[in-house]
Formats: sequence, C-alpha cells, structure tokens
Amino acid sequence: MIIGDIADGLTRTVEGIGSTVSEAFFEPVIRLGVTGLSRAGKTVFITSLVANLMNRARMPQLVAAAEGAIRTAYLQPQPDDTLPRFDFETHLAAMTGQSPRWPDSTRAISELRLSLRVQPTGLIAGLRGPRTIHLDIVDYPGEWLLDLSLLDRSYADWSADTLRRIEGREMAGDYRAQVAATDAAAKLDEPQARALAEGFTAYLTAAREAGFSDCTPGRFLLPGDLAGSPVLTFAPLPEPERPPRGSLWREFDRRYEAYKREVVKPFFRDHFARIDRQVVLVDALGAIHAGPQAVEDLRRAMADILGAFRPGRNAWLSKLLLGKRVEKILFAATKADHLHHRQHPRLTAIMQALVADAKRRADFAGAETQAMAIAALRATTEDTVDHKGQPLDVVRGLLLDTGKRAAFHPGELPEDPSHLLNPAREGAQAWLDRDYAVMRFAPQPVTLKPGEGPPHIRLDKAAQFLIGDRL
Ligand SMILES: Nc1nc2c(ncn2[C@@H]2O[C@H](COP(=O)(O)OP(=O)(O)OP(=O)(O)O)[C@@H](O)[C@H]2O)c(=O)[nH]1
Ligand SMILES: [Mg+2]
Repeated sequence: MIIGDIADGLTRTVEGIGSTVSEAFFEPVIRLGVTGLSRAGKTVFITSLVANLMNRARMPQLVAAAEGAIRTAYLQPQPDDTLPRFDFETHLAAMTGQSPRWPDSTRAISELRLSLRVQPTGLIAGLRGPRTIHLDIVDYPGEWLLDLSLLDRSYADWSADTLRRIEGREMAGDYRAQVAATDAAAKLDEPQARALAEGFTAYLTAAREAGFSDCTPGRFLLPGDLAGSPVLTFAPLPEPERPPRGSLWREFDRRYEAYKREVVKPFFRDHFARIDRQVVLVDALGAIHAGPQAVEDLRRAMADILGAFRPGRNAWLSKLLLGKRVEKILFAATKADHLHHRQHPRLTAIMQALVADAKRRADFAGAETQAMAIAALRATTEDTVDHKGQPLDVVRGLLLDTGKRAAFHPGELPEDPSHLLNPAREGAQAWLDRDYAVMRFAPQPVTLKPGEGPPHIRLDKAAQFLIGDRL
C-alpha cells in the first residue's frame, strides 16, 4: 500500500518535469477535461466545440477568433497512444447534414488533439511569429469521479451507507430481497457472488434511469472490458459478526479493495491528475423534470464530483497532484435550447446554486470557476405565441419521438433557485405549484455556409472562459 503510494508520487514528479520542459521549449499544451454524468451532453459538446473552433464564424465571443488571431485549427494525432481516439468525424456526420441525429452513447474515456495556429494581434503582432497551441480534449464519465469517495471508505462503510440509501427506493426491492436471503458469513460461492453483483448492477441501472446520481461503483454501469472480472463481481452486504476466512464477506471486501487499487487509482493517476482546465456538464433541466428527489440527488452528486477538485479532501489525491491544480472549472447546464432565452439567466442561477455548497467549503483550491447555461447544438428556434390572450414564450423544433414539428413551453423556472432546491432538500415527492416538461428534439437539418460551425448557444463564451486566456 505505502510502496504503491510512493511510486505513484514518483511517476507524477517525473511526468511533471517532462511536461514543463516540453511546454517551455516546444509547443504549449492545454489539457481540457470534459465530464458529466451519462447523457449530460459530453459527446455533443466536444463535437460542436471542435467543429466551431475549426470553422469560427459562430464564435464572436471567443476573442482570439473574433480578432482573427486564430489562423487555422486542425486535428492531429493525440499524445496518448493507448487511449481510444474521440470519434469526431462520425459524431459530426451524425449531428449535421440533411437528416441529422444525435450521436450514440459513448460511455468510456477518449481523447482528441486539436492544434491551433495563433498569430498574436495588436501591439505585439510584429514582434512575435505565429505559435502552435495544442488543445488535448479528454472525455470521461462523471461517474468515475464519484468513485473518489470510495478511496477513503472501507467495504464495511460503503456497504452500510449504500444499504441505508436504497432502503426507501422502489427499484432496489429485488436487490434487498437478494440481500435478505444471503448469509455473508457463508463460504464464497462464485455463482452466488455473480448473482449478487448482477442484482446490484440491475438496481444501479434502474436508479440511474430514474434520475438518481449516487451510483457507485461507477464502473458497474460502464464496465468496458472489465465486464465479468472479479473487480466488478462484488456488491454491498450487511457486515456479519465474525466473517470467517473464505467467506463471501471477506472475498467481497478483498475485491472492493482491488477495485479501488486497480480501477479507481489508475484513472486518477493517469488521466485526472493531468487536466489543466475542466468543464462539468450538467443536465439540470432533465433533473428538474424528473422531480425534487432527482434534483436533491443531483446536488449531492455534484458535491461528490466536485470533491475531486478539492484535493485537500483526499490525502492520496493531494500527494498525487503535488500542488498542481485545475486552473479553471466551468459548470455548464446543457440543452438550454429547450428554454426561451428569457429563462436562461434562471437556469444559470440554478446551476450556480447547485454547486454553491461545494464551492463555499473551499473555493476549489484557487481554481477560477463559472456557471453558464449553454446548448452545444441548438435544435430549436424561439417564438412567442398567443395563449388564452396572453403572450407565451415557446421554442419550436422537430420532436424526436414523432418526427412532427411542435411549439413547446417547458414551464417557468423560478427566479429564486431556492424555490426548487429547498423542497428538494426537504424531501418533497413532487413540485408543489408547477410542473416541468422536457421534450426531446431532433437536431435541425442545417446547411452550413463556408466558415460556419454547427449552431449553438454560448459555446463561444464557454470556450473564451476555458481557453481564451491562453490563445
Ligand atoms: N436539445 C439539445 N439536446 C442535447 C444537446 N446536447 C445533448 N443533447 C441531448 O442529450 C443526449 C445526450 O448527449 P450526449 O452528448 O450523447 O451525452 P453524453 O454525456 O456523451 O452521454 P454518454 O456518452 O451516454 O455518457 C443527446 O442524445 C441529445 O438528445 C443540446 O445542445 N441541445
Ligand atoms: Mg458520450
């Protein structure tokens, strides 16, 4: 254990020196992490961001683009040979063109390098030649950040906490019955172990679908090539009095520790620790639609996710980072094109309130943060219609389910976010005085003019915050 920690520290130092040397003498690199819970909009965000950095006509708020300092932007081979490449071309082809559709779910880590050729403008224009800046974008599931909280918890703690949380949840009924029929002190039986892991995974999947975010271990939902391996074949059980050697409990305890060591730590060491700038995408509208419980759970999951950006909280992570920190974090509420722009400030305020708790406790170790409402790919147009003699703000688009055009009003978000967050915190079952609807729109067919990227809302402002200062 201790040896492992020291070795981790050493790797980090050597790497740290490597990247400083290359930055000073060669070409600067910005590592941008893009994360969010599943379906938050990561793939659409990266695809649209890259397309709009390559064709910058829709990026007036990105100062370097508006001033013409960015001469060209082009894709290059990424630096990490063992990470899957973010499949930009396939995603872009899906999202644009005459019969566009949303890209497929991705559910694993991937990387893409975009290189920007930048010519300084203004007074120093003549003094400096053009330089190349590499933007390495890393897409990873937010669920993996939730696993950080496992590192300082034992199997017994995690089990007790998880079993407590699922007590009142309907979709956990089958798993609770399985636990009730299990003797954790009995000898390990592999088919039984597998059945428990499968039962617990089925619960996690249903909880995730119902809008719950506290779904650890994160890899149970996104197993990739670990599916079926022992590190993913355990589940929470009540602690028996004196579990004998070779018992189900002892073996699950061991596998839980292996999960932390072999799955969680390598992700933080190899990927998370190298990120300079981070965007956290949040489907806040989706949670509001699902109801107060989903909003409260999202707030808690945000606090857990954001814990990863306050390294003081976890001794192992602090040692790994050695004082290096993420410089900027953007919290972006996605899919803002479901709302008329008049409501965007309210969505931003809700986003701010959702992360406020975590932020108050420690300002992310000095990282600069901002909250925003964005749409990476705008699928609607705005309109105001007459509704019983009153003007009503709506958005119009092509419904995904029926393929029909429709005007849609999702409900009024409150001006004061506490009108949503307080009932959620107090355990309300439904919103008292209002209802929020979410419709799924298909992307609009677009014909892009030369120089134009896909239509979006505030993607340029997001890019200015995330990388503008380095261009
Ligand atoms: N209207 C609208 N819908 C969006 C936007 N971005 C994402 N969506 C919707 O959200 C869904 C999920 O987006 P993705 O980008 O695939 O989300 P993800 O976080 O990569 O999801 P996983 O890969 O499953 O983790 C899409 O299929 C769209 O329905 C947007 O800007 N506007
Ligand atoms: Mg994805």
